Amino acid sequence: MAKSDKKAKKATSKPSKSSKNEIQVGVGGELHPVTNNRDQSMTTNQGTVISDDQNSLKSGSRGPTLLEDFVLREKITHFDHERIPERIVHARGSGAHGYFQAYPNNSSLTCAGFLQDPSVKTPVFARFSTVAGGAGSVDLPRDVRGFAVKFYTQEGNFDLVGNNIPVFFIQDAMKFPDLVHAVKMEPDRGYPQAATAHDTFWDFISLMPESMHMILWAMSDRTIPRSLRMMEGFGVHTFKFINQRGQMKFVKFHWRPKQGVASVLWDEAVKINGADQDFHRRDLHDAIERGDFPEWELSVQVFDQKKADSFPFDVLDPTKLIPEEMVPLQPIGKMVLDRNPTNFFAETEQVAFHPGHLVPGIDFSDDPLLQGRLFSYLDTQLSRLGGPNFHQIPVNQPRCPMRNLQRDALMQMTAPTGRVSYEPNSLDPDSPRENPTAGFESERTTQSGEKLRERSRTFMDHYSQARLFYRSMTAPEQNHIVKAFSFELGMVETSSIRLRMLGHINIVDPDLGKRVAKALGLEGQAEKVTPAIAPIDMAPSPALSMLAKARPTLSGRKIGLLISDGVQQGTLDQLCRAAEKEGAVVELIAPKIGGIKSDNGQIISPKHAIAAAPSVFYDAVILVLSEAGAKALQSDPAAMAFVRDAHAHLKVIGFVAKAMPLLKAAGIEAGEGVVNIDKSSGLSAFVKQAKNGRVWERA
Ligand code: HDE
Repeated sequence: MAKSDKKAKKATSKPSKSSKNEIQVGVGGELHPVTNNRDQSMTTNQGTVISDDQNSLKSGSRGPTLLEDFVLREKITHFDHERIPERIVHARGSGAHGYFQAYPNNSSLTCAGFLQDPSVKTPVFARFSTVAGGAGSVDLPRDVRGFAVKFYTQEGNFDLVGNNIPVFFIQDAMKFPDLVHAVKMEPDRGYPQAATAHDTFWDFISLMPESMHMILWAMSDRTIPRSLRMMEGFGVHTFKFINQRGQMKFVKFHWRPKQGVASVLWDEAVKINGADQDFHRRDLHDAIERGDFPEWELSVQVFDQKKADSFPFDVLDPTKLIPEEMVPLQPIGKMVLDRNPTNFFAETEQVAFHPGHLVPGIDFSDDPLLQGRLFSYLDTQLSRLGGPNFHQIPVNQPRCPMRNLQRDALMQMTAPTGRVSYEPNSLDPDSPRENPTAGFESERTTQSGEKLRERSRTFMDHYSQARLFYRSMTAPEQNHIVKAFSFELGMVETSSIRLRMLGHINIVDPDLGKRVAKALGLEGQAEKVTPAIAPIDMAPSPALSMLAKARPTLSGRKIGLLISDGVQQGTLDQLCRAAEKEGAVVELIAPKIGGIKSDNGQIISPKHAIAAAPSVFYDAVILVLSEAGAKALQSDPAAMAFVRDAHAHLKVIGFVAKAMPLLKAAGIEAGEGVVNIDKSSGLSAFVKQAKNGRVWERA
């Protein structure tokens, strides 16, 4: 018996306390260092030091466990209650801390304190989420993404709880539970998880013409983002800014990523979900850990009532956007995310957003969807976080003084002092009082009208902006919309739902309708749908296209470098330097995780073995192989899939001449973004092409 095993056996029968800090307690032959220094001792939640965290209290070493074992019962009870109800929507999310900094000269727009002084950094917590799936679902389903930011301002918390799409499916809060029930897994069978491609979703959508604009966005590449860092964010509803003089302007909020907007292809999304279901969460975490802090610019579209009245749509209707060509974006500040949460549950899970968390200078509009949300978010925290004291959880606490006369309730964490908990009072002159000069005030508006349940006629054009969106896309983006509709409707089992949807798509754009019908093999079979209001042709808005406004960059992108034994060390170093100069991250991938030996005998440890690093993880790939390496990899299915997929996903592929046999074996020729980096200026050609993203000509 090894020396340590002997010790373990002895310790199991009777833990021996040595005079040193460290003692050894054995379980199953393993050794666990424990300390008898009171400062580091494990205790119960009541502070009693635990002597044995390995064994429950039994009557004899093989006897029954005793009920009096309060250490065991406390541990198990706490464990049993570790989960709290997950969010009914947006359950899967990833968060990060950071700061917001205003640009100068916002005072004519709003008196909101955090938007005034450019030298002030307002702390923020941002959470990005999918909508439909549960907390443990994959990161890349076709889905809208939540984009929620909590600003801890000196005037209280302001939550901008938006999405990565500027419009929404429905116009009235009354329909939200129906929408969510339709998209979630079907209640009888319990599937599909995190997917819109099923009957109940399309049944609902096909009966809700108001969802047509949003569904066009949902079928676009916006719903399969490359990274949470590469998404735009939108406040969706019309809000109000109010300045010091009490003047009101309507605003729409926009977040623009400094990293650029980018998406994956559907086939990549499917493969990424299988290979790394935490793809987005990992990407955000890793970027922040390596100091590549994601950044967004916050802009507003500002307009007054007169301008609003001139639009051919209603600004209170959340299924409509205002094209930037009609009202340009006005930048007001930037957000940088520079710190990962310390504890996922305490922060990302327990953070409680609410569109009703407002500060002076910002106000709501009468958008009926927003009005319904103002009830929902507070209500949902009561069941999720256990009661009305959720603002005392650290991630939710305001960072400015907070005091009032609310008392008690579940999970009260503070011990308010004094005799007085009511107002007015004469007993405590220091107790909190209202402040009519500095306090939050809603914009004074005149409200009058009949009490009724009715949808405004100004909300009834459901197709014009869906058409605007489709016609503003580039050809590859339109192709993807056709493919997405064909896939999703192809998954629908009920034929009448498919035909009804085709009827709607025909109104959006007859050419789109034809293409989808053709892809489904249902030409000429669409149901006839009559719109409540005939759509109009709006001027296309290139700003809606991701591709049209993409700027060449490799910053924050990932390059996968496939290497093998005998690879030239010099080439490798040169490549890494060139990529890093552009701000790209390089990951080395080798046939085996144990590493490879370069031409100068140096052992190089890869980040991944090829079997664990499909090319869908990367924005571009480079093959730096020796002759023998390229030959050996031809019989490795993972390596063949690596190059075939990179090619099929239109990625720029760099290669050294010796790697050509691997490309040949995969049926890939040089040219069209397949770049020989051994040639003179080959490397700069690779960088130039990779900066442009995908090679669309190859599609
Ligand atoms: Fe939400 N939504 N929502 N929503 N929503 C929630 O609140 C709700 C809507 C959005 O990272 C819930 O705390 C109703 C639009 C985000 O924690 C819940 C209606 C937009 C998040 C809720 C809407 C959003 C939520 C679930 C229609 C874009 C995640 C858990 C009237 C502008 C925030 C929670 C986070 C979360 C209700 C519509 C965005 C149930 C009733 C429109 C980003 O309260």
